[in-house]
Amino acid sequence: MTNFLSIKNFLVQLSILLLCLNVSAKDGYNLWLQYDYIQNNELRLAYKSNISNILALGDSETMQVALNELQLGLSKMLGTEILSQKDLKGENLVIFGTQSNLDKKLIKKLKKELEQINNEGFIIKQIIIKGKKHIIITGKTDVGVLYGVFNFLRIIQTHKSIKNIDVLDSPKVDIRMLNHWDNLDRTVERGYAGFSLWDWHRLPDYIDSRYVDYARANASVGINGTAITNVNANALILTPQYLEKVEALANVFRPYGLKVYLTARFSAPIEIGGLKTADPYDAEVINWWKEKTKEIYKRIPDFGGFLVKANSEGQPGPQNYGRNHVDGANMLAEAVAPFGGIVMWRAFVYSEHDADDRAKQAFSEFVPYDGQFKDNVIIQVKNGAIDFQPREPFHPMFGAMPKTPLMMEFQITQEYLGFSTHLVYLPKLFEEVFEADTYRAGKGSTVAKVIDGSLHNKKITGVAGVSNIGNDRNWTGHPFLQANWYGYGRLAWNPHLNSGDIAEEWIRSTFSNDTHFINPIKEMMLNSRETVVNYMTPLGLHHIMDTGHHYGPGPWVENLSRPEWNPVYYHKADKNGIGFDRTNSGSNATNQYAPEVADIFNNTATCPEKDLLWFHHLSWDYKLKDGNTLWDGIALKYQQGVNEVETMVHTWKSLEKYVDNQRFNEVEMLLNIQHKESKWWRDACLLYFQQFSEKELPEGVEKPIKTLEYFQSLKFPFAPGN
Ligand code: BDP
Repeated sequence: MTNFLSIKNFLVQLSILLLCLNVSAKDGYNLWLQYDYIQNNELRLAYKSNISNILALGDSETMQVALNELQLGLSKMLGTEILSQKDLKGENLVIFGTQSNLDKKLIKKLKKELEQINNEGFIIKQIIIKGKKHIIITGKTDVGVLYGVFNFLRIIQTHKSIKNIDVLDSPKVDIRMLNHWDNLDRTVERGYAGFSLWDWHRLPDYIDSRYVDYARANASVGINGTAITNVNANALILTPQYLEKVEALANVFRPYGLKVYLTARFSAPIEIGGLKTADPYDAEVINWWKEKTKEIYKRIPDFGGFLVKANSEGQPGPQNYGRNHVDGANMLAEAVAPFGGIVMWRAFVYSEHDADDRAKQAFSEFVPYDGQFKDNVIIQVKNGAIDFQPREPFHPMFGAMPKTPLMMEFQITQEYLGFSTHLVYLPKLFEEVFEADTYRAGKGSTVAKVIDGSLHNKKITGVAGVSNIGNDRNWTGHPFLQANWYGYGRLAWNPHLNSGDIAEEWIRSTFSNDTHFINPIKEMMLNSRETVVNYMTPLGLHHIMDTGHHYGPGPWVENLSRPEWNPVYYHKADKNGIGFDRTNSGSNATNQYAPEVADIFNNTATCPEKDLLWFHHLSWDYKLKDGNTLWDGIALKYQQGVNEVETMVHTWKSLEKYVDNQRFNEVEMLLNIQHKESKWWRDACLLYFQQFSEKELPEGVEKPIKTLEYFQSLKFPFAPGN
């Protein structure tokens, strides 16, 4: 027996040692949950002096998950096995469990804190029980405690002190979800990291361990919902054959607080229900959705609800029957209401039959419906009025519907920002949108306050991000794009967080706590968003990428059936100048903003230059603030973008010794592609626009080696994600 125990002990020690030595290759699979061994002795000992063993209060599945995570994380980081014990023996325990599992004295001690957190919030605090020091992690619900556990691990991962630890946090947004544009054949619309994670063919009986790791990663950043199917929906997902598979996924996700949502194809009653119509006023249709919903909830009692793209880009919807968005959304809302479900109805609508500026159409259509939607409907609005561009001014709908909950839709997958090949740190973009001031209730009415519900006291709040995840080994195709999943989750939790702080957390948890690495990498990440804007769409240009697949530049495209699908519609370059006049002398899209904002955008003197050509058509000789002409300014921005990518390449090369081989090489190759493609963007766009400006490239801008015809001849029939 003794022998057996000592062998077992030896093996445990050995495995911890191996983990500590990082013998396993770093292929990125572990994301930001690396839990690297803390090499710094002083720091490690300081943690160890505050952490001996763990005590779990409660034994739900979620508590089991929390326990496993704490044991794994602490054992790896501290290099010693952290055991779970059954009672309060000893000191320096990490005790975790919900409020209902705490004894009365402790509840009394934490009364003030418990009053301050919401249902998903948590408290991490040093407490004294019977003269002994411990750390308590608690909250009102299991999942709140799990979030607390992940937060505690992050504190250690990022080498912050836990002396007298006292942390209290709650999410500021209710629904924090990923939208997967995953098809049932496992292709992913606008997906650049392999195929869909969901192995529909082998579900429900085969549970890929990735499903668990996916849920874990989401829980670690507070993401609590996932719409697992494409908004361009397939009704088959609502058939029993597929619902059984969805149920299996929901069962895996549940302990991690991750609810499943499905996209609802509006014509499903016809396609899989055998009805003649999908008219939301038809009694049989109404009943079909009610019965379907009942069937779903029977399998998945905590099903989140439906996400709907209707009457948008050819998808069916209530307008096919002469009804409107309110009719459609409310009909589905009534079906899910008895079960506590919600309907997320997308506002991404524009029509080829509407001659008005595409940027105005969603606002024009939806804002008049303010106050008419049922309480469990939330309108999902893209961050900008066109479509997930490298930069867009905030969507004018934010703040304009005080009686209707609006949720933010960001795109984490980089459909318009270089796919999964270009290193672009998106939380910088998300932050810019959240910080924008709508002025809808006076100065300081930021988009963040619209989204967290505080501006107009909203009952439901939400943020959605179109996922960048696929079955690539490292999940996101590019090791650095994991930061966009991470950062998205952190900002969905709290839209007021700082993107720089988030970047630093991520770097520390994913790569290294060495400031020689952190500082340059953080700077590189924070600049990367502006860099991509510079080499793709500077000064407010937008939607000039090649058509269909959206890979690379295509400002010349003008032959598509729908005018608003052509890049020429957006840049309007001609001999007189470039840009879309959306001021009161043009399409008057500015009028959809609060007067204070409209004034800023209408006037070239106050319009931020980053948005200039979004709102103004200006002559090539227009003088920019730095004294350059518009033509020179555009050309210099493209060049600047290329130069900045070059700097990224050098920065990365100089940091080789801080990174494992695999991730170093992958990032190096990807940055080289980004560099090449940034030049492609610069040369193709400048050669094309030069036909109109008829001006020389200014000094400092490299002369293109290839011709415009060459760039125009490039075809990518198999570009991914299309
Ligand atoms: C566009 C994408 C298209 C999506 C659409 C949407 O190109 O694939 O279906 O957005 O959001 O950007 O519905």
